[in-house]
Amino acid sequence: MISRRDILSSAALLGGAVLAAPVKRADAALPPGLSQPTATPRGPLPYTPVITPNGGSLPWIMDGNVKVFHLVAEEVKREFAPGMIVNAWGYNGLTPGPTIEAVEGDRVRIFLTNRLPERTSAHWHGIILPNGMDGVAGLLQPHIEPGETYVYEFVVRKPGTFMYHPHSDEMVQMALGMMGFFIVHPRVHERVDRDFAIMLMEWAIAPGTARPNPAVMTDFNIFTFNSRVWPGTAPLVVKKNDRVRIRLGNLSMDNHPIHIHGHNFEITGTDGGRIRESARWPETTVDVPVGTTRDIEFLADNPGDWPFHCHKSHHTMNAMSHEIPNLIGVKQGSVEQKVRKILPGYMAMGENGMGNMMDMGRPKNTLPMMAGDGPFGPIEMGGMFTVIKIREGLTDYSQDPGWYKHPEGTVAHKVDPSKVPPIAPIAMAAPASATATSSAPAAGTPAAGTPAGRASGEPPPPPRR
Ligand SMILES: [Cu+2]
Repeated sequence: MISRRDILSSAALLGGAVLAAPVKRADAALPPGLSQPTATPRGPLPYTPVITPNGGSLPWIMDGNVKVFHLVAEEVKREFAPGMIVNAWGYNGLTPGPTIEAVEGDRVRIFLTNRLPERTSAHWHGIILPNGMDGVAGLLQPHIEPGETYVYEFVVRKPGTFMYHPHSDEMVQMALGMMGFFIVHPRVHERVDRDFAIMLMEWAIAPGTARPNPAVMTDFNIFTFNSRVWPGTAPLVVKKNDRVRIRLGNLSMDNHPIHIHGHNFEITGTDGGRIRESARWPETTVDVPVGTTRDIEFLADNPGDWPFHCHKSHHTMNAMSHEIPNLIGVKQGSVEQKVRKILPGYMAMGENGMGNMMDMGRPKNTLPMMAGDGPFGPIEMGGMFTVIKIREGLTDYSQDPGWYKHPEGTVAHKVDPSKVPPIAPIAMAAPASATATSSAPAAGTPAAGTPAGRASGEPPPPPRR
């Protein structure tokens, strides 16, 4: 039987090994020293490790029975997708910062070194801890000046999905990307085969620039999953019949209704902890309000390439779709080229919409408004969008399995016009005056529901109840 002590010492070895020699990296953008779990379950860990797509977990070492982590607040260059590098702030070379993982009952010690040009602090969002460890600079501790290291230490008593972020100059530091997950696994193992964590964030980055503008309050133009936009977001690779958890965190300025295709899920947790089973109901969209986390769980029983995205359609578009003149239905001819001579970079909405405006001339270091080719053509998405790839008999989660191969006869297809049935007229709902509770029709108005009340050729109204 494996004792708690064995587990802890194995974890220490694992943490040490990761520090000394990084494991196989799933993302070339990962700085050395960060682990990205590629298979589950791994080693003797008493939980399924969390996968942070396009990111990683923070290694730790053991000091006695204390799990010791080291966060470094610093400038970060983050590629949002090929073609756009952002000058952000983050932790240990990443935005969002590396995911911290602990187990209910663990004592954690977290060093925070400040390599930013201004003071900072770390607040442990949602974690129940002693007041002086809560990280609100000025109120509960001094600000951590550039070059200084502070230490936090507490016992994590409650399992769940929590976050960390600064409580010094919050507006600037969070707008530049300073945030991360702090996940506490329950002491009693719950079955979950794939456990993902995705931080929702929005940015104001003027086309052609690289530094997010922290003064913007509402008018964001880049919307990210773990500080990446489609097609730069890693797919979520899942085996058929895996039980999947996706943890969503939101430290942006807007709520994000995150939607799954092909499945129903239940919301199983918030940053307040786990939701009891009797309080859950099926959903296909989870609204993630500002300053919260939501855990969703589902059985991946429907193979395919299933979109997973924010349902605010502006949030699945990139910068170049915003603030452009609306000329749908207007013949523009060569007007655009003429205006561009006076206003370099001018671009208007296409006269038939924007679907064919995937990639036109644009400033440097900016992404097309929507991008990414699929097996059937352009996907016309950007921003908060990724694909859950569910496959039968998958043996290696670390490889992108490519596009789904649909069984024959299961894909929508074009048909011969001669095979199209006639278009049936719509049975319009009866007007309100025709309801049983209404009074007599006004003088001169034919009673609805009678032949005189319908235009010729209109179908009869549906029966009254
Ligand atoms: Cu959104």
